[in-house]
Amino acid sequence: MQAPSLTVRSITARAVVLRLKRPVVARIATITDWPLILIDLFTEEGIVGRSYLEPYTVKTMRYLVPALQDLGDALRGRRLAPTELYELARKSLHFVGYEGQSMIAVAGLDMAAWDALAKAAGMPLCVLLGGSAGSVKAYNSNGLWLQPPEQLESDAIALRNEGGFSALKIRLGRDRPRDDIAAIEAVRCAIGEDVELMADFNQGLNLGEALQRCHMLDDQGLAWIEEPIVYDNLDGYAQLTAEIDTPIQIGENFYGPRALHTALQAKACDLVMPDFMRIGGVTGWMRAAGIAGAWGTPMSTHLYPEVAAHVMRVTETAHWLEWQDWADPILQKPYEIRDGALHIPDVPGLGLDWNEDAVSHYLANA
Ligand code: SMN
Ligand code: MG
Repeated sequence: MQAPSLTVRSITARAVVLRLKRPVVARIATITDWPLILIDLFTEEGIVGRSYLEPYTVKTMRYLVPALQDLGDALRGRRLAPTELYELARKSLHFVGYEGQSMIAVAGLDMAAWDALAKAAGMPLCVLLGGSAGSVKAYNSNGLWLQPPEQLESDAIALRNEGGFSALKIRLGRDRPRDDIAAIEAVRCAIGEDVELMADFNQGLNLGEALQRCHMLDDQGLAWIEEPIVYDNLDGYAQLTAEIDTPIQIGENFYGPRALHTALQAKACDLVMPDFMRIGGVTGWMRAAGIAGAWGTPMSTHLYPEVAAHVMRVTETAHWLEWQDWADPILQKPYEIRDGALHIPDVPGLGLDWNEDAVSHYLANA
């Protein structure tokens, strides 16, 4: 059999802004409108690779959309070999630095390139990567923001029932620590002790506060405490990890696999959860997964549930997939969530096809 060979023709990147059903209310930001950049990577052979980016703020799309188009221009005529495109794209941006927006643009390209390659091979991405299509256990991360306890109770039940979930994530960082405890108790009262509860401070505390508040939470039976302090304070994280019994989770702000390596060497966490736009798409994830595997560190995903499902099927220390349905309004066929797991459809690639009517409706100027 001949290996599929594709040639990059162009990239289009379109900005859309969706309205969140349950707005993000976190210690460091409130987000009601959710920006997405829809990426189509066209090949000379007619196959189109698709991915999206979720850059949190609508204005960021003004820089990322042209960056993606520039990458498309720079790579025109190249063979679509994702790891080679990744290296070329990274090197083309090294004068402005490898992290931040540079990495985000490369990650968007990378995920679309892997989708195209799997489509050309006629297999789901997880099969191309050496695994099999199936289910991936997930926690529901759609809600439980900094809301009053009575609202949390009804939301917790609704969130659990959205897909038979056995795990949910709550956000913490209310002004008074005891209000966080009351929020956890309200959720537990609604859904019982059998549902696992992850907790996320969204980098909202300084180290002194974090030490005090994590000690207070240490007997709450939380599955993990996520990002209590600013993401790059690895010394602070090492102290927290050493002192606190509950596992410390970080990683959504690792820019590239080397950042994961550095954090593990610094003993800055018990668990890792890279984000696809920051770790470097599928290529960055696979490299990071090798490092986490060598350390034996459980690895969860952040956002991008569709890509996440595929790579988790081949991740040595796969732990939890973070599920959000935030991109669903512009997808033709959202993935099925059932029995607390995301189910990978048996279609070539990632199966991300845009609902063009919805895209026209939500299209934004970027
Ligand atoms: C998060 C994700 C998306 C928006 C705000 C906060 C959060 C998470 O850090 O881990 O889900
Ligand atoms: Mg988080």
